[in-house]
Amino acid sequence: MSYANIIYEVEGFVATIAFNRPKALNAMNSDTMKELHDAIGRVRNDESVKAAIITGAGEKAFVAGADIVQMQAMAPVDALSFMEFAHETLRNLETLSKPVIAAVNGYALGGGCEIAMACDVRFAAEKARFGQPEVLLGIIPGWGGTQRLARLVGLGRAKELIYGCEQIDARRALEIGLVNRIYPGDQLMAETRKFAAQLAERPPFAVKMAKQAMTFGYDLSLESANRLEVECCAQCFSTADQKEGMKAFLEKRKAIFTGR
Ligand code: DAK
Repeated sequence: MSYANIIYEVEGFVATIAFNRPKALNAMNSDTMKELHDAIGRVRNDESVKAAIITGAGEKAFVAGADIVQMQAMAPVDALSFMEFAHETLRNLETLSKPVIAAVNGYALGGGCEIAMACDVRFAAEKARFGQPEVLLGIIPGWGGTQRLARLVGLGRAKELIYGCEQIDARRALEIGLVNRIYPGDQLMAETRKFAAQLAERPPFAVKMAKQAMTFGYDLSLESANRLEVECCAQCFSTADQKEGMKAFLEKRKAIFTGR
């Protein structure tokens, strides 16, 4: 698939997906969602890619929400299929076997905040702004915001943001746990790439198992989730990287992982 609204690049072992409709502040229409869906598949299927970054092109926005121009005239049946496809796409992102970092360079509103929340970690530029303003448009978050926001920052804060519709800045987002780190805008991509490159050096099966245990375990009972952890951890012992990691430790040298 060729892309009109995103830029897909691979450098080293890291793929970067950049939303690229800067004139509309990277608002997500259905075509862009299809491209994101496809790009996530490319990250999954490209064995040379070990980690991914999602960001926004242009100076101002990560993604300023779902495209209001497109949404405004939607019939319920169209809204339903747009939402269902978006949910599938973001779940693919969330459950991808490789780590994904959102580099939030500006506005992450509505659907933009929801995309960032489906990533594993979020790094933000100092000027980034977050919010779920859907209620002001007469709707509610429709791409997982009512669920993922509460899981990330707690139910009370999620309600405050979703009913209140106020934007918060990067510092407040850091305070409440919505983002992991903040950088000056001109350092955001370099720092995100540095972190992604570090993750790409980790033994990939261990990263995959850690992600599976956390992503799929989160909504289980503690007992079931711990069981899942046991299974995931035990499987790591089938890899050459586990043998090498432990051998290297005992030999007091840096491990050389092969991804097997
Ligand atoms: N959609 C379409 N165009 C948008 C847009 C958006 N979300 N956000 C900005 N733009 C466009 C503006 O219309 C403007 O276009 P022109 O007038 O130049 O043609 C251009 O981007 C520049 O925006 P501004 O002139 O407004 O720029 P400012 O710096 O003054 O303001 C802003 C920046 C981010 C504060 C402002 O643009 C803004 O408030 N944007 C809208 C934020 C927002 O409400 N986002 C939508 C959240 S709702 C569902 C599916 C999805 C969802 C829910 C349900 N189902 C299918 C049911 C998700 C919904 C949302 O994401």
